[in-house]
Amino acid sequence: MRDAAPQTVYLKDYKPFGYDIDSVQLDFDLSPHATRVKSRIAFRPKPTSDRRFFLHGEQLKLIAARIDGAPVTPQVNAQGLMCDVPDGPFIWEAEVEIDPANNTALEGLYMSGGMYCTQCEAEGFRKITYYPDRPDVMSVFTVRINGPHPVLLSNGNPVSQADGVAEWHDPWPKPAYLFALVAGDLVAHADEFTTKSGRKVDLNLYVRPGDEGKCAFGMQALKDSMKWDEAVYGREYDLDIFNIVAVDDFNMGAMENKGLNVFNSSAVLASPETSTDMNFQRVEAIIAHEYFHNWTGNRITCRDWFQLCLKEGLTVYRDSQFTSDMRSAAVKRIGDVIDLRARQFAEDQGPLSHPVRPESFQEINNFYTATVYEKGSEVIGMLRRLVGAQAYAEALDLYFERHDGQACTIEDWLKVFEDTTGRDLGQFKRWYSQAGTPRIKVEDNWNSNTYTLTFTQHLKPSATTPDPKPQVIPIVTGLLAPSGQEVVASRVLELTEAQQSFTFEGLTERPVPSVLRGFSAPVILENKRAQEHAAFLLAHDTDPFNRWEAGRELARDSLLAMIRSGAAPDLGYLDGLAKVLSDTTLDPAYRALMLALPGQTDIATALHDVGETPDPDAIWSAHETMIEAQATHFAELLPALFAQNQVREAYRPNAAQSGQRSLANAVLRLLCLNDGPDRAQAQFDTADNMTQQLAALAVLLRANAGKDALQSFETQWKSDRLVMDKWFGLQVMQAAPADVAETAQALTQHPDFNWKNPNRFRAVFGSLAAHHAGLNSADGAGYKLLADWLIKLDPVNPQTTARMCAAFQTWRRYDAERQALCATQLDRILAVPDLSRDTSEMLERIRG
Ligand code: 0A1
Ligand code: ZN
Repeated sequence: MRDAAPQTVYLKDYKPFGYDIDSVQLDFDLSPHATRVKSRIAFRPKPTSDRRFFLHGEQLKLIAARIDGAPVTPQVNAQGLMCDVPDGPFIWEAEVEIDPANNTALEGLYMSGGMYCTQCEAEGFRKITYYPDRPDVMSVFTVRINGPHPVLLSNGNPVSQADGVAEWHDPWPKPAYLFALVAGDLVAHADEFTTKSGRKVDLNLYVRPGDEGKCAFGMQALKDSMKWDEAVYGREYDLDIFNIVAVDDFNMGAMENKGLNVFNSSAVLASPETSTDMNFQRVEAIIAHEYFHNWTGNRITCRDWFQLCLKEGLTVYRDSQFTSDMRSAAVKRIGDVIDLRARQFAEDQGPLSHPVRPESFQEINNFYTATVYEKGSEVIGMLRRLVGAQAYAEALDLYFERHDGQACTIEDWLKVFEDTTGRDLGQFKRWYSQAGTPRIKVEDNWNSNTYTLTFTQHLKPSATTPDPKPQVIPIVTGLLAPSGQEVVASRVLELTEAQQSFTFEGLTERPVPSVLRGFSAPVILENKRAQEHAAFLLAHDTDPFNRWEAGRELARDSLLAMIRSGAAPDLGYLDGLAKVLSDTTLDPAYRALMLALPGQTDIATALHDVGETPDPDAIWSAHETMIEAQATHFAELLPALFAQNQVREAYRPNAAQSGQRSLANAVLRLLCLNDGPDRAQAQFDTADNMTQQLAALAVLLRANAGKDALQSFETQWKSDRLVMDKWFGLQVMQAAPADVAETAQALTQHPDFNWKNPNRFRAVFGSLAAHHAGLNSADGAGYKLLADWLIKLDPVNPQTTARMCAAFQTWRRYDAERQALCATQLDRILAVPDLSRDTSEMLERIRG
């Protein structure tokens, strides 16, 4: 049996469990501090079993255990129990007592605002009862719930519902991490959906009384997702009922429990008055994500947690396809790449770098990362690009047919593609095993009407990948004539060697290349190209992603020059951008993305990348100067742009209206610099939706003219917890660097700062972590405040604490003084007695 010291688990040590489970019966007698859980589990030894019967169990009070009806006394420790068992099949029964009201870690069975709910992924079921809590043990569950609550829910279909007792049966075998139970005084927003083969499915979105008005959008997103999965992947829903529950205290976004999705209320509740366009988009995407897990995650699950990307990478890929279909594909792609670079590239370039399929971990909760999720999705996008849409669809059909009901591996996944296409994916598999972001250099050559592009790929050796090998990299490329006309349409260049050339014949003039269109692979393009090249692509590229990328590159290079040598903002960039902004044939959402500058962390990364030490204050100032330059340079354009993008119809969170609002609100900030805050104040005063109200408040705060608005916002929204999260967060986000820590500190004194609620904690400290110049302020106040609160939160909620530690992952790139200040704080946290396994693993990796 394992001892209490943190142990590293290795992929290579995988061993199947020695028993099958024919059925599981669970009985819950709910009580806040003394919930009784009775389990009755039918075990059948496999022929290969070594008869070592170990069940996971943590923080459980064992009341009684029986095998085939006879009492037994297992050996119990902090991780679980061991017991002698018969040679043949047997019935295991146990009764345990748990304390959901004191479960602040929000893992297992816990309470949130008077309701009971569960979170079992990854290893939370072991805090509910003794069980082989591993994803490759799948069984059919029947659950009886006893409790004085009007709503009693579990997975599957309802068997019986009476006052205070409910029984549920889930016919689909599942691993324990997909178990869920909810009990409370909730109200349902009900609807229904008929699947394409005619099954009528009851849909319910359960919320706290008072939140009924925030359900309609999530419900529509669910129905859209159900329809989309039928149309695009041929996947139908497979139970008579699909329930979603909104919970205020939740560590993540949402959870795909079979037939009973549990959502962070911020990821499902939405109304025009209280939610921004971004909130609506997030709700739609997360509803889709969790729903799509029903097939990619639940019907086909993971053999072990090293295979997490099997369900997550694929499901993120599917939800991004869904969003692209529902909204604008170009805008979605650009947003995803911004996010990928900010979160995944940062992870890959620092001490937390790991492969999409890690090979070891101490705490699996620390591996729900941008690498597993977002890079995992990029890998699937590349696979689809390489084999083509048709073969991808065939491979997916085969995947569902071959592996339905199984717990699978990445090898199983790749094999269906190999069997469908006849391709050898041995080299492709390196995307799953090698950590780090490949860097690509491009050179071109023009010689008697033959144009040659030569690519070199390089992956920096790292602890997990000491000896990197070349990967297969699909580089979508098109060529433009100097006139701006496209002469070679997009094609996939398959880079497989460390260095490789591709030739284009029959051209009459030297073309301008547009490479890595649509960001066809998660790599860093290192080519130092001439500024005219980027300016040309900004004006002419037919690929919307690369056109945006060209603008971004100009902005970045100008900011870098400003930081390095005090150069003025680049007029070429500003002129090019002015043309794009006034091009009304372009989607306003796209133009808003064009106007946005690369984030300050991205600029720090760019400097660090070439061996320079980023100065957060200098980066902040360059950003401010550039925004002022935009305001001045576009002064003539802005009023009309603002007016043209006012939405006249009733608020709808669709792509068209959201795009207009995002452009108008970006312009509002610039107008405020030119003309003062009146326009923003007017928008704040008259807004009938949160997007407009919050954007105006942000502009006012930035202009130091937001005091009254802040107060009236609080008065208006003090009883709405999701809106108040915005109020807390915005003040930190909009603070000047020197005031960030003080602002955050002051907010922690506010009576509504409920730090045990992860959303509220993240509102303040997630915003601090995201404020580049504020977190990295030269006096170390940002590091210290964050450390104080992580120390406070760790014993209460290790998972959220550990996730927030990622804020420190870039600490080594700054100057010696900042490094010393940060190291002091890291060491202070590490010295805390009984630091959780989650947090100590993260900090040990970060501290190095
Ligand atoms: N599977 C969920 C993510 C998730 C993971 C862990 C959680 O609790 C610790 C909660 C949710 C998803 O991908 O949406
Ligand atoms: Zn997921």
